[in-house]
Amino acid sequence: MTVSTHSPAGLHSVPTSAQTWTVAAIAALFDLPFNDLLYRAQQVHRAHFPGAEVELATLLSIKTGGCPEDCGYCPQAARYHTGVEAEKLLPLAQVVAAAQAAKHNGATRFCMGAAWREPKGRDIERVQAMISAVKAMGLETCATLGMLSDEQALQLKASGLDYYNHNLDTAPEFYGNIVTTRVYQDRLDTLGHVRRAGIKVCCGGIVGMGESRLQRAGLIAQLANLDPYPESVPINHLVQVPGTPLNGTEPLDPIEFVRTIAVARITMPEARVRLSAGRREFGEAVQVLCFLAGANSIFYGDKLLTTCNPEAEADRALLAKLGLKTSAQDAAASCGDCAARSAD
Ligand code: SAM
Ligand code: DTB
Ligand code: SF4
Repeated sequence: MTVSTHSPAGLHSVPTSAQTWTVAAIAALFDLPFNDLLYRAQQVHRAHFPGAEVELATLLSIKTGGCPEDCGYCPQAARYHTGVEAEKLLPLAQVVAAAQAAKHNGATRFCMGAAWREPKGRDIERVQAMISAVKAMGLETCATLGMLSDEQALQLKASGLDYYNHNLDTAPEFYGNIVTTRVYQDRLDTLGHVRRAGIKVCCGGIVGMGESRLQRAGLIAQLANLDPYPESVPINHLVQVPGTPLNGTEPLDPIEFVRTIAVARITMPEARVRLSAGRREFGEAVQVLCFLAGANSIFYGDKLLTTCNPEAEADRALLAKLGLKTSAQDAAASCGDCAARSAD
């Protein structure tokens, strides 16, 4: 189905339901006057998430640094001198303690990240133990470990993995400017293995890497046209790290970042759109616009993988100021309902 949207910029025909999105249709959304775009994103958001609660996902770097890949944004690539030291895979007890702290602080999802091109056999077994332990605490589990084979995806599923994060990062035609040690199809292949194993897909990208608006539209088209589109869509703003090739890139105008969130919301109506890396640099006002544009998930905790995130305390204060409920409050409320019903 397509609808026409009148705007001072002219008549736009843009699709509104699950279907193939052309890059041109997505670029037309990006080109809408800002208020029209936000209004549309709000309509889609409220139709699909009437409670409007924000999901809190906490990240832990379970294997930091020393990565053989050359992703131009990444402080963990061994070849760049960023001050990030290579470490071994964390012991299980340390991961369990971090997950307990995350749960105590109100997170409902725990995401374990490893600076690998791909995991080796022994790595998978150790990560499987982490996943089972975190799952047993009642948290949703997510992992991001690099490329996976079909079999590795099945192993992770068997240990209780709910989500696998594997980002497409940018438009296919810009990918080679950012990474040369793998190709776009490698990413798509892993996403296929994850989907076939029955694990939910968390897949997004990074903006502010010097790409054009059309290329941002190209990234969103890739994500929205995955069949089905990802359950979680992290939209990262490049965190510039001295020593990485992308350090010094002209930062993206924050309004353009908000537009990207809105376009992700409209094209992937039921996805959790996660306002991801870069939040700290944006400050409160831009984050508020992102929530208005349909973001309904954040990384929650003082650290992302190696860089800083807003402090948890500040996030709680911001959400409270906005009257936004969190996923943990929602879960607690529904437990309360059950208890009340069973007492009747
Ligand atoms: N090594 C695995 C991989 O590349 O899939 C998993 C970890 S990797 C650090 C996870 C994601 O973090 C990347 O795909 C990228 O989207 C994001 N990321 C890494 N460095 C970033 C930065 N400086 N700014 C924003 N996002 C970043
Ligand atoms: C995602 O899309 N963003 C997160 C998570 N998935 C793994 C990672 C952001 C990393 C930012 C740079 C760092 O802290 O090293
Ligand atoms: Fe390695 Fe992942 Fe960083 Fe690329 S993004 S250098 S694969 S840790």
